[in-house]
Amino acid sequence: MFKRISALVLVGVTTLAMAGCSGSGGSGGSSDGKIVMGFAQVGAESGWRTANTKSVQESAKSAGVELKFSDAQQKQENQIKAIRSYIQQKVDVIAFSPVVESGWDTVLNEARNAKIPVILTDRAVDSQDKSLYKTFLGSDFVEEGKKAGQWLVDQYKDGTDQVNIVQLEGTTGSAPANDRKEGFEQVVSADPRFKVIASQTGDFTRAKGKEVMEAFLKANPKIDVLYAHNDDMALGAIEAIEGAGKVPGKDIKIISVDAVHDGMQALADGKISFIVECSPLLGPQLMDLAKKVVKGEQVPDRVVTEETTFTQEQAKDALPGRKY
Ligand code: GYE
Repeated sequence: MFKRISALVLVGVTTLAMAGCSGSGGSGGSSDGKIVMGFAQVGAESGWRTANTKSVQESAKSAGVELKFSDAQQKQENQIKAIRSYIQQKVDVIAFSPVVESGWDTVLNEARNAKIPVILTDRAVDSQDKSLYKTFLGSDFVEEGKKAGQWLVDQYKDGTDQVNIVQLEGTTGSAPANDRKEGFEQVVSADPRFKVIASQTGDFTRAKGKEVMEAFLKANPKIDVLYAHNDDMALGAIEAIEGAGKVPGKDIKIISVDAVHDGMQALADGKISFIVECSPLLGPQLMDLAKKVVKGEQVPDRVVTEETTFTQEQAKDALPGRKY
C-alpha cells in the first residue's frame, strides 16, 4: 500500500515539474519536452483549407511542435469533441479555427479551467469574454469585403444603369461569411445603382457554388456581377455560367476571395475578374505564438495577416511564384 502511494506522489511531482519546465498550463506535454499542440481544423472544404492545413503541419514539424490534428468536416459538434479530447489529453496549447462564430463559451471555459491556453486561428468567435483565448491570428474579413466592393465601384464609375449583383456566401454563421458580406455591402450600398438581387450560402465548396449559381441563373435573367466569398464557390459558379451558355468574366463579372492556385488560374484566364487575397499560410506565425503563450509570455491579442488583391494582369505575373 505504502509503495503504491509513494509511486502516485512521484508521478504527481514529475508532472508538476514538467509543467513548471515549460511554464505551460497543460500538464501533459510530450515525453521529450516538445510542446504539444491540439489543432481542431474546420474541414477540407476548399483549396484555402488544404493549403492552411499543410502550412500548419509543415510549420509544426520545423518548429519542433508535436501536433495532434483533427478535421471537423465543417461541423461545430466535431470541433467541440476534438477540443474536449485535447483537454483530456492535457496538451500544452489548443489552436482552432472555429467553423462558426457562436456557441464556444462552454468548451472554452473548460479549457481555461484546465489551464490550457487557446489560440484562435483564421476565424473568430463572438464570445464577449476575451480572456477565453490568448490571441486571434488571421485576416481582417471585413476589410476583404470592402476591397471587393471598392473594385466594383471603380469598375462602374460612369453610367446610370442598375448593376445586378448575386452573392455566394460562405458557411452560414462563419466569421468570413458574416464579415465579407458586411464589408462588401458597406461599400456598394453607398451607390443606389448597386443591387444585391440574390444572396445565398454555397458553404465555401465548389459543388454548392455550382448548384446555387444554377438556381440564381434560372431565377434571374439579368445578372451583371457575381461576388463569391471564396474562389472555390466562384469556380463552381463558372461551370454553372458556362453551362447556361454565358461567358464568365464577360457576361458576368466575377469577384472572389482567397487567391488559391485554381482561382488565380481562372483569373489569369479571364474567367474571374478580380480576387482579394486571403492568406492560408498561418502556420509559422501560429507556432511562434504558441511557443510564447506556453512560456507565459505576453502576445498581442490580435495578429492580422498581410494581404493584397489581384487583377487579371497581376495574376499572370504572380502565378508562377505562388506557393498554393
Ligand atoms: O476563405 C475559405 C475557407 O476561413 C478564411 O474558409 C477561411 C475561409 C476561406 O473555406 O476558402
